[in-house]
Amino acid sequence: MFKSGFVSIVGRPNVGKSTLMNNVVGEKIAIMSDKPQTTRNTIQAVYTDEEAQIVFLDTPGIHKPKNKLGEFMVKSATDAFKNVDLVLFVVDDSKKIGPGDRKIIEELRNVKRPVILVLNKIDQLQEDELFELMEMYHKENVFKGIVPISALKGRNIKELIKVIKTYLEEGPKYFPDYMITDQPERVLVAELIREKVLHYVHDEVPHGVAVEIEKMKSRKDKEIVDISAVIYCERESHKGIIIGKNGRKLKGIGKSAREDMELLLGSKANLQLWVKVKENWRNLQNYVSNFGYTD
Ligand code: GDP
Ligand code: K
Ligand code: MG
Repeated sequence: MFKSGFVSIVGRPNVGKSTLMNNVVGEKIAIMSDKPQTTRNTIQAVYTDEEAQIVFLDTPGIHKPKNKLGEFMVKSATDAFKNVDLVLFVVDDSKKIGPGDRKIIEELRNVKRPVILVLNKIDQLQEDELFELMEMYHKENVFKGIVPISALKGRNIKELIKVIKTYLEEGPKYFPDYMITDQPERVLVAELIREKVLHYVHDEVPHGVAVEIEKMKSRKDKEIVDISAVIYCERESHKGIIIGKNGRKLKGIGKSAREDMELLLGSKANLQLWVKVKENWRNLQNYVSNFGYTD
């Protein structure tokens, strides 16, 4: 009997949801960073083996919206509780249940689907600390199971898959075996660039950044993809920060984005990057839609 189903991954920003999803499918389909609100869209990752197909929905972290982009992010996160077979609630190694997690737990009490608690970042925990945390979450009486993992180190992921499978019912293969995401390559490439901006640039600059792929084309004669992309930011001063002294930052962003793209695309990439200013784009519904953040 072949099983299949949809699983949404929810949790506070930065607990490791995207890292978990990438680890499960073995490729970088969701960008990661140490900054909250890195993920803006709900991303589907598809895991397939001989017994089952699991479609994961990685959601933007749940938080209070501050602008149009924020509203969209919160909406797609709360929608994630509906129409799925199972919910994975990811938490990190924090020793106490903070207000962010508390809010989600209270919401999860009303969810009709089974909820599994995924306790991530156990590579940063001692064994006794781990048991204490499992005890703490167990007392909440919300979770059908608790699975400790390290998404970063790839620890206990197989066990998590096994647990998920026990909650799935007989079902079809929705996607072909080779398909690991529903995100088009263009979107993945743009997200890789945005990820590098998040790594290289700090403070308030990165949250005002969007990336648009203007051109992406394989050459006929060679295994090279020509890509040109624009990094949009909100202020002239931000533009300077992203470019850096003598263009050093932008060069670094471009180099590491290109390396990841070559892995993703399986061919050489020739990447051209520009930085442009588009003031206040996060509050203009128009631009938010243009950059792909729509329902
Ligand atoms: P998201 O906001 O929930 O999607 O979180 P990300 O996947 O972007 O991860 C946030 C940060 O936590 C990144 O710096 C990750 O490298 C880090 N991280 C994720 N999983 C683990 C883990 O298992 N162990 C440790 N030590 N760090 C992790
Ligand atoms: K993050
Ligand atoms: Mg994420």
